[in-house]
Amino acid sequence: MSMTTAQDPRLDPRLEAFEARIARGEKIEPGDWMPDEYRRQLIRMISQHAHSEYVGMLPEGEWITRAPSLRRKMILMAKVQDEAGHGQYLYHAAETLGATREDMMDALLSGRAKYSSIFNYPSLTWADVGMIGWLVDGAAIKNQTMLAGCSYGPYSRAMVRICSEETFHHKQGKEMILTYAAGTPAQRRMAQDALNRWWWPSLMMLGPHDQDSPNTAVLSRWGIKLKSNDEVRQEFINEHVPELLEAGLSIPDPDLRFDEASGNWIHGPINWDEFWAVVKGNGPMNRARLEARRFAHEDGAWVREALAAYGARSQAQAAD
Ligand code: FAQ
Repeated sequence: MSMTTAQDPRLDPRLEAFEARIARGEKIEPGDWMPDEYRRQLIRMISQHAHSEYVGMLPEGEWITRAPSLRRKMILMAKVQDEAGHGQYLYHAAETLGATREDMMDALLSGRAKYSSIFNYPSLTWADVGMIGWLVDGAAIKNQTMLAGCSYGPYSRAMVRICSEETFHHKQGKEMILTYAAGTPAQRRMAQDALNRWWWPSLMMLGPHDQDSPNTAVLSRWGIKLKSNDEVRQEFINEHVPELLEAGLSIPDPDLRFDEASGNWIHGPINWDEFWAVVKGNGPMNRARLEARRFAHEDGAWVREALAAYGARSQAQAAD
């Protein structure tokens, strides 16, 4: 394709100033000029991220009524509420780029939008709640700590706040699994079974290998992604493998080995066919997750209507 047409973004003189700002480490703010592709990529990524938080309430939320103690129930309720709040911050961040809440919600509920593959796996036992906190929040934090340094101001600031809350999520999950791993034989079996089922999906949630990641090049160029998918995955593995082994659990990867030269834990092959099946809507829980979100959306219609009526009445009173 010719790159000398009028649409060629590289011919826009504002692009040089925009890229210079990013190179100086300045944040791009909502009213600032930005290339259309920068805006499009951010809306894509932030809305997918918001949907992930919103759907991500479901696997753990199912366990609130069955938590084994008041303490565990209170922690879990706080965590699930936090995920709802994260969805709100992120939908707002996407709105600063011109996306509307209605469009984003329609894209999610109609199945057009993506959200993280990880939330299409079932939470079968109570230990899954702990393993989600330790592994899924652990992987999310690795990725989001990187995004806290991204070039778009509202996304970067949302990430700072979300990461501090998710650090608590990570800690409570780890504490729970360490307790069960040192507990009765039945508790140890439950913790190991949860690790067996969540390990590989947690590696997958950090995205395809770099050579199969079409968005990384442009996201890196404009300071949105500061590390590649494989780099973040390696950081996650290096931190979590020693801790899981220390807890007496075994990692369900017969090829896993420590490489002295690089200081990295090297994992075996990831089942990318499974990953893409899940991303395309054919994972174990895709249909159930969307049905639950659609039900909640319809069930909550009266709240949106009441808020709109209240807003209209308040505006009318202020005008009087
Ligand atoms: N699932 O070119 P790339 C959480 C898609 S939050 C589904 O590498 P990119 C908190 C990707 O969209 C978890 N689709 O993409 C929590 C693209 O398709 P598109 C969510 C995926 O953007 C914890 C295509 O594959 N975090 O867990 C996935 O450069 C516990 C090619 O991929 C975020 O969203 C996937 N896993 O890198 C909540 C963080 N991976 O859009 C409750 C922000 C890739 O071109 C409980 N997002 N795809 O049609 C990101 O950092 C990036 O978007 C990546 C993917 C790293 C996820």
